[in-house]
Amino acid sequence: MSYQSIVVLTGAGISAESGIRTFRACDGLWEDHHIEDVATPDGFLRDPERVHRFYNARRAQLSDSSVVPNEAHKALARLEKAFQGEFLLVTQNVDNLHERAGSEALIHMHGELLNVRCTRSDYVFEVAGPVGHEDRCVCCGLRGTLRPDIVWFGEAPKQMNEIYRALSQCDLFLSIGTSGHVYPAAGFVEIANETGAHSVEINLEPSRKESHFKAHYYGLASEQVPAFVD
Ligand code: BV8
Repeated sequence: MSYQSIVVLTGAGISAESGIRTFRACDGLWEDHHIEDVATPDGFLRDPERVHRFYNARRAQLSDSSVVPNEAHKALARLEKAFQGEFLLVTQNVDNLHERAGSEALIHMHGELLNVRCTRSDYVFEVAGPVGHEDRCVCCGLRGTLRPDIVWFGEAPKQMNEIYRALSQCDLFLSIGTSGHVYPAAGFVEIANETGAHSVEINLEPSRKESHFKAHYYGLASEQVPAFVD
């Protein structure tokens, strides 16, 4: 079948083989951090330095030479370049591996590790190294105004109008490496199904939303995604 419009959703599982920790595995990030302490606005208000440390450690991992896009990231970049129709890649991930693999039509719905935001002006700017609560903001020169430009629990994900529009027009919805725990991303498959799209799950194991998908391919993303794309 030839498709006219593809939406791809990725989660932490697509970056696992690049050495980036997922969230809900036995060695996941949520095993040694409480979500409410490091991924909520209240957690940031309570202890901003703890939150900055959590994201500084994950940001530092991105500059580790061993952390590079894997075959799954590269296959999605190939798909985008070869596909003649509408293509959108929506990622829940905050790493930069999709960009580094060559993906361009990309939305980071949960934000990006390499960006920080001024809480006074909402000005967003790139950082490479660690950020602290006492750092001066480049836009207002004040201390204590910087936060990771990450979407925390209870906050609105980014560019949702664009995402909903793409979902309402797609005829192929491909979900890769996500456990289907977190909304609104976990609900995208239902929207795609209502649109009449063919919905495909590629994951290490069945996700929470497994029954909503019309096709399933289980195994390592670095193997399953190239096999599906090529
Ligand atoms: C929102 C920060 C409204 C970034 C994250 C009560 C109060 C308030 C809100 C809620 C509430 N109840 C429910 C909600 C909604 C809430 C939510 O869903 N809570 C859950 C826990 C019940 N959601 C929100 O608050 C969201 N905002 O709803 O605002 C709104 C809605 C619409 C429009 C406007 C406004 C905000 C959610 C974002 C939260 N931020 N993180 C960061 O620190 O990274 S979420 C966090 O989970 C990450 O972003 C991550 O991407 C995301 C999802 O996790 P996964 O990517 O799926 O990772 P996981 O480890 O779980 O799974 C990995 C999968 O990969 C596994 O299945 C594994 O088998 C597989 N895998 C592993 N290795 C491989 C592999 N697959 C293939 N190959 C491999 N090698």
